[in-house]
Amino acid sequence: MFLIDWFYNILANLGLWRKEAKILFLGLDNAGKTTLLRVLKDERLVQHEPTRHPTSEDLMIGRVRFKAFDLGGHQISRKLWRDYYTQVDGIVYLVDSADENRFPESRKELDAIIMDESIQNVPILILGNKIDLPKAVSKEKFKYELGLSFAGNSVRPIGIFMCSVVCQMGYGEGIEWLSQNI
Ligand SMILES: Nc1nc2c(ncn2[C@@H]2O[C@H](COP(=O)(O)OP(=O)(O)O)[C@@H](O)[C@H]2O)c(=O)[nH]1
Ligand SMILES: [Mg+2]
Repeated sequence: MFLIDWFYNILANLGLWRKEAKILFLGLDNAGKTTLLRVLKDERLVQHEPTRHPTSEDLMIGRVRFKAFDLGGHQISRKLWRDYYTQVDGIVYLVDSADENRFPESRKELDAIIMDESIQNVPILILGNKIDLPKAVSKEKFKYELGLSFAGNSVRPIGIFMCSVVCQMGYGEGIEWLSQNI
């Protein structure tokens, strides 16, 4: 309960909920987007089946609209989120930091987002999720594998945070960073 209060205080203090904003959650399927949306919505963890098909999910909290899309091999869903993101204020890109096999695939999708000129100034929060798992890689390795070793030098805001949505660790700081950069 304490952590949740703390998290909401951060958001309230920084005024994210008072701003009108569109936040896009992107990442490969199984990265943890649905889980994060539910944590934000319900203030508690709900067990659920992983997303298995290209989908989009919507959530409004206050004046902030969150929308999540699964990336990776789904050309249809890519078209959907590209149509949406021309007016987006912030992007949250989730990665399963314990699934090294899919780092190249995730990096490819992330590169496409970073290189896209139509959203070139939109801040990107990158969350290396699932650090509670033993196979999770270090932040240094994560940055290297995702091609983010020099992300700090970029003009557009890129924030990189390691977290565990299930253990409610780390993503609060990430959201705080994002709300300061929107
Ligand atoms: N161990 C662990 N599992 C997580 C974490 N976040 C999400 N998961 C699990 O990863 C799976 C995929 O999560 P989901 O939110 O459906 O991913 P999505 O496809 O990106 O929407 C589910 O079984 C979640 O319970 C985390 O921080 N740690
Ligand atoms: Mg999902």
